[in-house]
Amino acid sequence: MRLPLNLAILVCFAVSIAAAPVLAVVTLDGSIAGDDYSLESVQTVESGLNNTTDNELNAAWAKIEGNVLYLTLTGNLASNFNKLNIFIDSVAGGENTLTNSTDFGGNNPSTDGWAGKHAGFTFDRGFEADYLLSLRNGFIAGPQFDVTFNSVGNATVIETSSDIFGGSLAGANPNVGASGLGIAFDNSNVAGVAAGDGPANQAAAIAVQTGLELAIPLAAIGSPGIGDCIKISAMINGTNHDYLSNQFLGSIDGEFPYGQINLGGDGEGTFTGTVGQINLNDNDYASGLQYFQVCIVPEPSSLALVGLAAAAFACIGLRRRK
Ligand SMILES: [Ca+2]
Ligand SMILES: [Ca+2]
Ligand SMILES: [Ca+2]
Repeated sequence: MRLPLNLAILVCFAVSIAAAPVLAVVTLDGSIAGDDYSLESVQTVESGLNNTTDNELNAAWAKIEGNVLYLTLTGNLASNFNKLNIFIDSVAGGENTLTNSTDFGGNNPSTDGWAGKHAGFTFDRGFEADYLLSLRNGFIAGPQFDVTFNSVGNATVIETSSDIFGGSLAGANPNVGASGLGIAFDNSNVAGVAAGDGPANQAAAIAVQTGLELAIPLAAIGSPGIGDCIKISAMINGTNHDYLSNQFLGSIDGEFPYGQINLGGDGEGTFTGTVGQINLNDNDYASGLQYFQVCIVPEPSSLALVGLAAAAFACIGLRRRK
């Protein structure tokens, strides 16, 4: 059966439009549900600081859309101001070995003492941190969730934002600080990786949907562009930045030969007062890469427009063959 030409053109346009990808808009709610994220990293070790809903990083999910990096780390964070520290390597330069604050001979801002506790801390080769997002929740006058956004390798303090959910440990705030960060936290997970020092149940880790969800404008992290890859190293540290758990993303891939379940200050689970002795290149306690990367590619929206334009030309071509 041959369709009348006008009808054929109409069908051509309709099929082209139907075939165009539909963009899922991220909902900032502390959950990956319905957001069409890509899985970037999965936890491989059970949590050393897990008591049902204390501290665990199950998986990292991300996508970049509209010049915003959307990043969700599923899991839990204890409500005792333990730190979820997310180091970002998004531009050239930065620090592979972290230095102290400028007050003590280093290059970093003195915000909440993190730099002094990290002086000497070394990332895997190839990771040179430019920014640090430090997130925590707990009770002072009441429940609150705080975030500090630091530059790394220069003394600029970007911003500290307290009680971003207005008297709550969890919630969503689409516009935190002058950088316009979107932050949402849902601490309701009770599944995922178990407590212990063995291999994690990775299927259980992938199945967790809730945790910390971030919307980071690329302009806030040095404006990386198409073709650039943003490296991210996330880890849970103690309240004073001085005792590292075993929960990293990219995760620690391997055994813990010292029989400990957390890295502590020396990689062997000992409290030393700082984490400056930690070297993530040391395969005794940090095998694998403790970072993952998200690369910036042309957006589906622009590809879809190109596709639609091509389809429109094809449809018009049909008409011209009349
Ligand atoms: Ca979401
Ligand atoms: Ca860098
Ligand atoms: Ca490593």
